[in-house]
Amino acid sequence: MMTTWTNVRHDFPILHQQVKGKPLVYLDNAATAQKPKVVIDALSHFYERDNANVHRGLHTLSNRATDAYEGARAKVARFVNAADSAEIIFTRGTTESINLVAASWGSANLKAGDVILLTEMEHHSNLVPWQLIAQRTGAKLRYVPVLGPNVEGGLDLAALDGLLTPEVKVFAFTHVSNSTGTINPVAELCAKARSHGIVTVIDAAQSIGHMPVDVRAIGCDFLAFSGHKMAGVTGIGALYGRRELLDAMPPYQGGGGMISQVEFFTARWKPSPERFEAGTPNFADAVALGVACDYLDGLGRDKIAAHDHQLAKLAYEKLATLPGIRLLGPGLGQERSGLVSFSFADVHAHDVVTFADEDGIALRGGHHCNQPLMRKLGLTGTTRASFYVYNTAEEIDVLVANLRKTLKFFGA
Ligand code: C6P
Repeated sequence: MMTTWTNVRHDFPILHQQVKGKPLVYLDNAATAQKPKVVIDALSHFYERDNANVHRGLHTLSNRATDAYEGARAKVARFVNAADSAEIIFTRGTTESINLVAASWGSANLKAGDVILLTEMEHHSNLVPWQLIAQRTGAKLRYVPVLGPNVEGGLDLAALDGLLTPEVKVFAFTHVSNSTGTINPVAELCAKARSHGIVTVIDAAQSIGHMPVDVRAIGCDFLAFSGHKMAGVTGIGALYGRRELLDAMPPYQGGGGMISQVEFFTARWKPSPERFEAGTPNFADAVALGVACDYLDGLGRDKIAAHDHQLAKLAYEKLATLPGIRLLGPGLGQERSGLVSFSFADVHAHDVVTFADEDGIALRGGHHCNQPLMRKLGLTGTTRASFYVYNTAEEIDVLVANLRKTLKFFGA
């Protein structure tokens, strides 16, 4: 299915409404993206026609549901270019995927004295799970610093070689920062880690729906993402893991569907992916995720990346003209993902967001689950505008006009 950029807004029913008497300008896509009608319809179609539990029944509906669920797994595998569908584990999203790796791979492979390498720009989802496993195993956390008072320099890559010491067993980092818009050189980071025998985990929450993501070209061991940020529905996401690593990992949770045999005192597990999908899986949302993959491929992920970048660049240029603004992340001329994060010395981010809502504009204000980074930057939070396929240059003008009004109101 091909959708052109001129009619793409028609694909998203939610956009066609007024908020507080103004046309909705939805610029909170990094928190969750809106869903095209084909995805919404796929979900109701599944419930209206095919719904039955998967992998359990011998009847027609169960077989149909199982085929749809495993078909969705194959689509997600193709979407990230995994070598094999068994390398895709369905989870609730990025957070659960990272918790799975930290708990399962971590409990089997980490011991006191080992080091878990993270970066200073990690979301709490790629930080707290590692803190938990560090506490359980005695491993230590280490961080790659960010560069510049506004993280305009990205990660300190010059420091990386010195940080990759023999104690480092795993390096977990984000592909795209949800607070700064930085795009990290993931293939380069993985190559460096691999040359030291270090396992890599990528948080792809903010990249998966916005640019091509090819796990084999990147060369990562694990990659975590959420469906709801890539035109899919909430409650579903995935973990990609290299088969060899997955098959050597213990289960994350126990229950139905993940066992090959159970005795009163022992049990044996199935291989991946079933080993990591205990209980009734979220098959209906997985089917809708497969349709979201098709939808984004129909638009073209290169085109989506270019579109997002152009909007973010335009927004950055226009926002930079506002008095007293502090913009985070890459400067003009540098690569940037489809979001812009900023603060004003004299107006709190929550006020900025509340005033924007009066004009029908949805923004996010706060620490964006990046408290350690915000603290390092001397901020309590920022205001963030994040873009997706349906956003337009005109919407950026509406945003900038609204921000001017807010600054005037506060006398800033
Ligand atoms: N960031 C934001 O507004 P979940 O909640 O599991 O779908 O995704 C967690 C997550 C992990 N990593 C990064 C880089 C993220 O941006 C997010 C979610 C949202 O920025 C909600 S805090």
